Amino acid sequence: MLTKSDVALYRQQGFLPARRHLSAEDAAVLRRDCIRTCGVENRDPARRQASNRVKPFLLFRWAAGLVRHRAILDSVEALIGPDILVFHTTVWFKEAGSPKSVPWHQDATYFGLDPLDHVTAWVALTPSTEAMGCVRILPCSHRRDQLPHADNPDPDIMLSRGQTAVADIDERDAVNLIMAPGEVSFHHTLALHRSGPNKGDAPRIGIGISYIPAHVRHVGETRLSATLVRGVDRHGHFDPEPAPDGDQTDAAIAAHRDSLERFWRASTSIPEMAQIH
Ligand SMILES: O=C(O)CCC(=O)C(=O)O
Repeated sequence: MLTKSDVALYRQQGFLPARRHLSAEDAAVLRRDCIRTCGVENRDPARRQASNRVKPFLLFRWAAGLVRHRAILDSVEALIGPDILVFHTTVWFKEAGSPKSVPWHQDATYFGLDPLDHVTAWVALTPSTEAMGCVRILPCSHRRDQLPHADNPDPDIMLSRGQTAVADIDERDAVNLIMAPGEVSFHHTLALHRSGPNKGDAPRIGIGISYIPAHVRHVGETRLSATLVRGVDRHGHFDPEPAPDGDQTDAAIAAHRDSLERFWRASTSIPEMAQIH
Protein backbone atom coordinates (compact mmCIF):
# COMPACT_ATOMS: atom_id res chain seq x y z
CA MET A 1 0.00 0.00 0.00
CA LEU A 2 1.27 3.47 -0.82
CA THR A 3 2.03 5.84 2.05
CA LYS A 4 0.58 9.34 2.38
CA SER A 5 3.87 10.78 1.20
CA ASP A 6 3.81 8.51 -1.88
CA VAL A 7 0.35 9.85 -2.73
CA ALA A 8 1.52 13.44 -2.13
CA LEU A 9 4.51 12.79 -4.41
CA TYR A 10 2.21 11.41 -7.15
CA ARG A 11 0.04 14.53 -6.94
CA GLN A 12 3.06 16.79 -6.98
CA GLN A 13 5.10 15.18 -9.81
CA GLY A 14 2.43 13.23 -11.74
CA PHE A 15 4.01 9.80 -11.38
CA LEU A 16 5.49 7.30 -9.00
CA PRO A 17 8.60 5.35 -10.02
CA ALA A 18 9.07 1.58 -9.67
CA ARG A 19 7.70 -0.14 -6.59
CA ARG A 20 7.59 -3.89 -6.12
CA HIS A 21 4.04 -5.26 -6.24
CA LEU A 22 4.60 -8.81 -7.57
CA SER A 23 7.34 -11.27 -6.69
CA ALA A 24 9.95 -11.99 -9.36
CA GLU A 25 8.58 -15.56 -9.50
CA ASP A 26 5.01 -14.39 -10.15
CA ALA A 27 6.27 -11.95 -12.78
CA ALA A 28 8.15 -14.80 -14.51
CA VAL A 29 4.95 -16.89 -14.71
CA LEU A 30 3.04 -13.90 -16.13
CA ARG A 31 5.83 -13.22 -18.61
CA ARG A 32 5.60 -16.79 -19.92
CA ASP A 33 1.80 -16.51 -20.18
CA CYS A 34 2.07 -13.14 -21.90
CA ILE A 35 4.60 -14.39 -24.46
CA ARG A 36 2.47 -17.51 -25.08
CA THR A 37 -0.70 -15.50 -25.74
CA CYS A 38 0.56 -12.12 -27.00
CA GLY A 39 4.06 -12.92 -28.30
CA VAL A 40 2.70 -13.35 -31.81
CA GLU A 41 0.61 -10.40 -32.95
CA ASN A 42 -2.98 -10.93 -34.03
CA ARG A 43 -3.17 -7.80 -36.12
CA ASP A 44 -5.52 -6.14 -38.52
CA PRO A 45 -3.03 -4.59 -41.01
CA ALA A 46 -5.00 -1.33 -40.84
CA ARG A 47 -4.12 -0.92 -37.16
CA ARG A 48 -0.75 -0.45 -35.52
CA GLN A 49 -1.65 -2.45 -32.43
CA ALA A 50 -2.53 -6.14 -32.34
CA SER A 51 -5.95 -6.95 -30.92
CA ASN A 52 -4.52 -9.60 -28.57
CA ARG A 53 -2.32 -6.86 -27.06
CA VAL A 54 -5.29 -4.61 -26.32
CA LYS A 55 -7.62 -5.35 -23.38
CA PRO A 56 -6.12 -8.86 -22.99
CA PHE A 57 -7.91 -9.14 -19.61
CA LEU A 58 -11.08 -9.99 -21.56
CA LEU A 59 -9.36 -12.85 -23.41
CA PHE A 60 -6.82 -14.48 -21.11
CA ARG A 61 -7.02 -15.56 -17.48
CA TRP A 62 -3.48 -14.41 -16.65
CA ALA A 63 -4.38 -10.84 -17.68
CA ALA A 64 -7.76 -11.01 -15.91
CA GLY A 65 -5.88 -11.90 -12.72
CA LEU A 66 -3.27 -9.18 -13.24
CA VAL A 67 -5.73 -6.28 -13.53
CA ARG A 68 -7.33 -7.54 -10.27
CA HIS A 69 -4.03 -8.04 -8.44
CA ARG A 70 -4.61 -7.05 -4.83
CA ALA A 71 -1.39 -5.15 -4.21
CA ILE A 72 -1.77 -3.16 -7.45
CA LEU A 73 -5.39 -2.33 -6.58
CA ASP A 74 -4.36 -1.25 -3.06
CA SER A 75 -1.99 1.29 -4.61
CA VAL A 76 -4.52 2.40 -7.22
CA GLU A 77 -7.12 2.86 -4.46
CA ALA A 78 -4.74 5.16 -2.60
CA LEU A 79 -4.47 7.28 -5.76
CA ILE A 80 -8.06 7.35 -7.12
CA GLY A 81 -10.35 6.00 -4.42
CA PRO A 82 -12.14 2.71 -3.68
CA ASP A 83 -14.52 2.25 -6.65
CA ILE A 84 -12.23 1.20 -9.49
CA LEU A 85 -12.84 0.30 -13.15
CA VAL A 86 -10.33 -0.91 -15.73
CA PHE A 87 -10.98 1.29 -18.76
CA HIS A 88 -8.21 0.04 -21.01
CA THR A 89 -5.02 -2.05 -21.10
CA THR A 90 -2.15 -2.29 -23.56
CA VAL A 91 0.61 -4.89 -23.73
CA TRP A 92 3.68 -2.82 -24.60
CA PHE A 93 5.75 -5.54 -26.23
CA LYS A 94 9.09 -4.48 -27.73
CA GLU A 95 10.90 -7.43 -29.27
CA ALA A 96 14.70 -7.72 -28.88
CA GLY A 97 16.34 -5.20 -31.19
CA SER A 98 13.00 -3.61 -32.09
CA PRO A 99 13.18 -0.08 -33.53
CA LYS A 100 9.65 0.61 -32.21
CA SER A 101 9.26 3.64 -29.98
CA VAL A 102 6.67 5.89 -28.40
CA PRO A 103 6.90 9.69 -28.81
CA TRP A 104 6.13 12.25 -26.11
CA HIS A 105 2.41 12.08 -25.39
CA GLN A 106 -0.29 12.36 -22.75
CA ASP A 107 -2.60 9.34 -22.37
CA ALA A 108 -5.59 11.67 -21.87
CA THR A 109 -5.32 12.63 -25.55
CA TYR A 110 -6.84 9.36 -26.72
CA PHE A 111 -9.33 8.34 -24.11
CA GLY A 112 -12.00 11.05 -23.95
CA LEU A 113 -12.47 10.76 -20.19
CA ASP A 114 -13.94 13.36 -17.87
CA PRO A 115 -12.78 14.25 -15.26
CA LEU A 116 -9.13 13.42 -15.92
CA ASP A 117 -8.70 11.16 -12.89
CA HIS A 118 -7.27 8.25 -14.85
CA VAL A 119 -4.04 6.58 -13.67
CA THR A 120 -1.93 4.08 -15.60
CA ALA A 121 -0.21 1.29 -13.68
CA TRP A 122 2.73 0.10 -15.81
CA VAL A 123 3.63 -3.43 -14.76
CA ALA A 124 7.07 -4.70 -15.76
CA LEU A 125 7.17 -8.36 -16.82
CA THR A 126 10.81 -8.11 -17.99
CA PRO A 127 13.63 -5.76 -17.03
CA SER A 128 13.08 -2.33 -18.55
CA THR A 129 16.27 -0.30 -18.83
CA GLU A 130 17.26 2.74 -20.86
CA ALA A 131 18.95 0.46 -23.46
CA MET A 132 15.74 -1.60 -23.70
CA GLY A 133 13.54 1.46 -24.25
CA CYS A 134 12.12 2.04 -20.80
CA VAL A 135 9.43 4.66 -20.23
CA ARG A 136 10.84 8.17 -19.77
CA ILE A 137 8.67 10.74 -18.02
CA LEU A 138 8.67 14.50 -17.50
CA PRO A 139 8.11 15.34 -13.81
CA CYS A 140 5.26 17.78 -13.08
CA SER A 141 4.12 17.84 -16.73
CA HIS A 142 0.62 16.72 -15.60
CA ARG A 143 0.09 20.35 -14.53
CA ARG A 144 0.35 21.61 -18.11
CA ASP A 145 -3.24 20.67 -18.97
CA GLN A 146 -4.17 18.89 -22.22
CA LEU A 147 -1.62 19.69 -24.95
CA PRO A 148 -2.20 19.48 -28.72
CA HIS A 149 -0.82 16.37 -30.43
CA ALA A 150 0.22 15.98 -34.10
CA ASP A 151 0.06 12.74 -36.10
CA ASN A 152 3.29 11.14 -37.28
CA PRO A 153 3.06 8.47 -40.02
CA ASP A 154 6.30 6.68 -38.99
CA PRO A 155 5.27 2.98 -38.78
CA ASP A 156 7.80 2.36 -36.00
CA ILE A 157 5.79 4.55 -33.65
CA MET A 158 3.66 2.29 -31.46
CA LEU A 159 0.83 4.79 -30.93
CA SER A 160 -2.15 4.45 -33.26
CA ARG A 161 -1.46 7.54 -35.39
CA GLY A 162 1.99 8.32 -34.07
CA GLN A 163 0.48 11.07 -31.93
CA THR A 164 3.21 13.36 -30.68
CA ALA A 165 2.76 16.16 -28.20
CA VAL A 166 3.33 19.60 -29.69
CA ALA A 167 5.09 21.12 -26.71
CA ASP A 168 8.29 22.58 -25.47
CA ILE A 169 10.05 19.66 -23.77
CA ASP A 170 13.57 19.75 -22.37
CA GLU A 171 14.93 16.17 -22.40
CA ARG A 172 17.28 17.10 -19.57
CA ASP A 173 14.30 17.43 -17.23
CA ALA A 174 13.01 13.90 -17.99
CA VAL A 175 13.69 10.79 -15.91
CA ASN A 176 13.89 7.12 -16.88
CA LEU A 177 11.54 4.66 -15.18
CA ILE A 178 13.96 1.76 -14.83
CA MET A 179 12.08 -1.34 -13.77
CA ALA A 180 12.67 -4.91 -12.66
CA PRO A 181 10.13 -7.69 -13.33
CA GLY A 182 7.26 -7.44 -10.84
CA GLU A 183 7.73 -3.72 -10.23
CA VAL A 184 4.98 -1.23 -11.06
CA SER A 185 5.13 2.50 -11.83
CA PHE A 186 2.11 4.83 -11.89
CA HIS A 187 1.53 7.85 -14.10
CA HIS A 188 -1.20 10.46 -14.31
CA THR A 189 -3.18 10.73 -17.55
CA LEU A 190 -1.68 14.17 -18.32
CA ALA A 191 1.93 13.23 -17.52
CA LEU A 192 4.13 13.55 -20.62
CA HIS A 193 6.08 10.36 -21.33
CA ARG A 194 7.81 8.53 -24.16
CA SER A 195 10.03 5.50 -24.74
CA GLY A 196 12.86 4.61 -27.14
CA PRO A 197 13.73 1.51 -29.20
CA ASN A 198 14.78 -1.78 -27.59
CA LYS A 199 18.51 -2.07 -28.27
CA GLY A 200 18.77 -5.10 -25.99
CA ASP A 201 18.86 -8.78 -26.95
CA ALA A 202 15.71 -9.76 -25.04
CA PRO A 203 12.11 -8.53 -25.25
CA ARG A 204 10.96 -5.62 -23.09
CA ILE A 205 7.39 -6.20 -21.92
CA GLY A 206 5.23 -3.92 -19.80
CA ILE A 207 1.47 -3.96 -19.30
CA GLY A 208 -0.13 -0.50 -19.09
CA ILE A 209 -3.37 -0.83 -17.12
CA SER A 210 -5.66 2.23 -17.26
CA TYR A 211 -7.68 2.54 -14.05
CA ILE A 212 -10.44 5.08 -13.46
CA PRO A 213 -12.73 5.83 -10.51
CA ALA A 214 -16.38 4.91 -11.20
CA HIS A 215 -17.46 8.58 -11.35
CA VAL A 216 -15.38 9.18 -14.51
CA ARG A 217 -17.40 9.15 -17.74
CA HIS A 218 -16.52 8.83 -21.39
CA VAL A 219 -17.51 11.96 -23.33
CA GLY A 220 -18.13 10.33 -26.74
CA GLU A 221 -21.47 9.26 -28.15
CA THR A 222 -20.68 5.53 -28.18
CA ARG A 223 -21.42 3.78 -24.92
CA LEU A 224 -18.23 1.97 -23.91
CA SER A 225 -17.66 -0.97 -21.61
CA ALA A 226 -15.31 -1.30 -18.65
CA THR A 227 -14.52 -3.80 -15.91
CA LEU A 228 -15.26 -3.15 -12.24
CA VAL A 229 -12.33 -4.57 -10.27
CA ARG A 230 -12.94 -3.12 -6.78
CA GLY A 231 -15.74 -1.44 -4.87
CA VAL A 232 -19.14 -0.47 -6.27
CA ASP A 233 -20.16 1.25 -9.49
CA ARG A 234 -22.91 3.70 -8.40
CA HIS A 235 -22.69 5.67 -11.65
CA GLY A 236 -23.21 3.17 -14.49
CA HIS A 237 -21.28 5.20 -17.07
CA PHE A 238 -20.01 1.99 -18.71
CA ASP A 239 -21.52 -1.38 -19.55
CA PRO A 240 -20.00 -4.13 -17.41
CA GLU A 241 -17.60 -6.60 -19.02
CA PRO A 242 -17.43 -10.32 -18.16
CA ALA A 243 -14.22 -11.90 -16.87
CA PRO A 244 -13.04 -14.62 -19.30
CA ASP A 245 -14.37 -18.10 -18.47
CA GLY A 246 -11.19 -19.60 -19.96
CA ASP A 247 -8.49 -18.60 -22.40
CA GLN A 248 -9.98 -17.38 -25.67
CA THR A 249 -13.27 -19.20 -25.23
CA ASP A 250 -16.05 -18.26 -27.64
CA ALA A 251 -17.66 -16.10 -24.93
CA ALA A 252 -14.37 -14.36 -24.14
CA ILE A 253 -13.62 -13.68 -27.81
CA ALA A 254 -17.12 -12.25 -28.28
CA ALA A 255 -16.84 -9.97 -25.22
CA HIS A 256 -13.38 -8.79 -26.30
CA ARG A 257 -14.53 -8.09 -29.84
CA ASP A 258 -17.57 -6.17 -28.59
CA SER A 259 -15.46 -4.03 -26.26
CA LEU A 260 -12.86 -3.21 -28.92
CA GLU A 261 -15.47 -2.48 -31.60
CA ARG A 262 -17.15 0.03 -29.29
CA PHE A 263 -13.80 1.60 -28.52
CA TRP A 264 -13.00 1.93 -32.23
CA ARG A 265 -16.47 3.22 -33.00
CA ALA A 266 -15.97 5.90 -30.36
CA SER A 267 -13.36 7.33 -32.70
CA THR A 268 -16.14 8.84 -34.79
CA SER A 269 -16.99 11.28 -32.01
CA ILE A 270 -13.49 11.80 -30.60
CA PRO A 271 -11.06 12.54 -33.46
CA GLU A 272 -8.04 11.77 -31.29
CA MET A 273 -9.30 8.20 -30.90
CA ALA A 274 -9.44 7.49 -34.64
CA GLN A 275 -7.38 4.38 -34.02
CA ILE A 276 -6.58 2.50 -30.91
CA HIS A 277 -3.92 3.87 -28.55
O1 LIG B 1 5.73 1.01 -22.66
C1 LIG B 1 5.99 1.95 -23.41
O2 LIG B 1 7.02 1.98 -24.06
C2 LIG B 1 5.02 3.09 -23.53
C3 LIG B 1 4.03 3.09 -22.42
C4 LIG B 1 2.99 4.14 -22.52
O3 LIG B 1 3.01 5.02 -23.37
C5 LIG B 1 1.90 4.13 -21.55
O4 LIG B 1 1.86 3.26 -20.68
O5 LIG B 1 1.03 5.01 -21.63
